[in-house]
Amino acid sequence: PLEDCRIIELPKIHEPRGNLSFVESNHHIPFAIERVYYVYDVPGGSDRGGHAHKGLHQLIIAMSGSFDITLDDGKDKKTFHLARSYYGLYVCPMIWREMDNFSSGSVLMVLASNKYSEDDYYRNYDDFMKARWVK
Ligand code: T46
Repeated sequence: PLEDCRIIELPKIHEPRGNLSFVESNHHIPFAIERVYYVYDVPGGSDRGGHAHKGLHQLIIAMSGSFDITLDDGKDKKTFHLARSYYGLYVCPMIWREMDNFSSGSVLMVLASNKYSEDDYYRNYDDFMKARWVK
């Protein structure tokens, strides 16, 4: 459910020569990392997302720039603004998401609990709603 999705503050080693942050599987995040991917060169005004994952756990980080992510469990919606690389948004399975307001040069990185599988996606909102609420 939406309440399980939250901003996780990552460790930040602050030094005069710069900052360093890190993420460890099953320590800072509640899953093991199996895949890393990133979205970049997003044209101004573009939207991404528009799907839910059946079983995937994710941590979404703004590695550079900023964007908004709206999460929707079929009942409630919540929008998060990501702008700092020491914060990650944990997204549990069965949450519809939309991403927009990408700043120019922004990089969205995802740490994910599984390899890519198109079978793990709901790309149709009605199918997602049926699976989510009609048992
Ligand atoms: C998500 C948000 C935050 C692959 O071939 N391998 C991959 O690992 C991924 C992630 C995607 N793809 C292919 C599948 C599509 O043909 O790349 C194309 C675009 O993927 P998608 O429509 O899922 O892209 P976004 O930016 O809408 O969503 C992505 C992630 O897919 C998704 O898991 O939660 O970022």
